[in-house]
Amino acid sequence: MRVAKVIYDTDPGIDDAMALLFLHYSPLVDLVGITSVMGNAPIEVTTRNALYLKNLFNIAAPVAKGAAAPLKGEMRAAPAHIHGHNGLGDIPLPEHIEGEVDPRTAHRFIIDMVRANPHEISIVAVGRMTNLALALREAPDIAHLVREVVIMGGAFGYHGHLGNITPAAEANIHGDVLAADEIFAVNWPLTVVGLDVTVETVMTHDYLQNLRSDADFVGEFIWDISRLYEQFYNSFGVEGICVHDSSAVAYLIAPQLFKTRSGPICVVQEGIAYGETIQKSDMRRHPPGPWEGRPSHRICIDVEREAFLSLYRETIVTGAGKGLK
Ligand SMILES: [Ca+2]
Repeated sequence: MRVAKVIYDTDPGIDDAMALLFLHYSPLVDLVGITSVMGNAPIEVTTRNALYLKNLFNIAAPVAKGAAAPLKGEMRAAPAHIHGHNGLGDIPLPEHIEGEVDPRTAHRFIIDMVRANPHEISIVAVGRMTNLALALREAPDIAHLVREVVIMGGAFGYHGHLGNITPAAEANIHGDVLAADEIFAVNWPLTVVGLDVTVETVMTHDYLQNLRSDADFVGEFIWDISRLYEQFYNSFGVEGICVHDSSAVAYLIAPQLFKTRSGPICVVQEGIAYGETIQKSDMRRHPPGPWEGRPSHRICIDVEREAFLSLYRETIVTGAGKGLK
């Protein structure tokens, strides 16, 4: 498999930070940009965190600041009980973060990079889809110029998973239903990695502890930021942490670990199922409905958990061991 040039669209965020390290240390990834979006914390905080992570781990890719508000709906209060008040599990952060963000907005950065590297850029988007939707509105041509788009978001009922922010909706989709629906309406090479697989993969307390002992400062960092996050999952009976954003990275670098289903996708934009993602399988015929005329996209419906967890561990331990800061 050849090395992918990746733009990482993110709202760090604890699992966002863990997925960033997965990208950074993967030999199959050339990280060429980090774009921030509001979500797990307000935009100023997620952007600051992206810059902090870039500095701490010596990541060469520039950071571009993205959307402060969704295209539809209100910016909800940040989930401090999950990601902490500072978005990184309330670990102490420096008062001032060195370095500047890219002068361009995130969606402009995405447009420029995709146009400058036709058919070479893969986008991994693990926050609200706002930056992607803005990029497509301004430059529909990028749909045909990207190599691949992998998003973490949605839930389709596999393994009984339908929602986390509400019983019917996943947070990244619910946080900007219009942006999500717009990116599903576009014919581009999109794969959706939703709760169907991300909740099925759990890093246990022991897994994290082993990472802490075996992956040097990187393992220590992951341990520190995930303390609050683990407590949150423990509070409803999960023994460990669900692996959301890193699942999208895993699909990018090891798609053979996933089983998928194809079909057009719509997002429910009103009522009690607000934010629900519904796919019509390409294998099924139904009377005409909202899916008509929409392009087919892949959703992930199963994952080889153990192989994925081994891949994450191996990537982080090897990267940290090489002193690849
Ligand atoms: Ca995220």
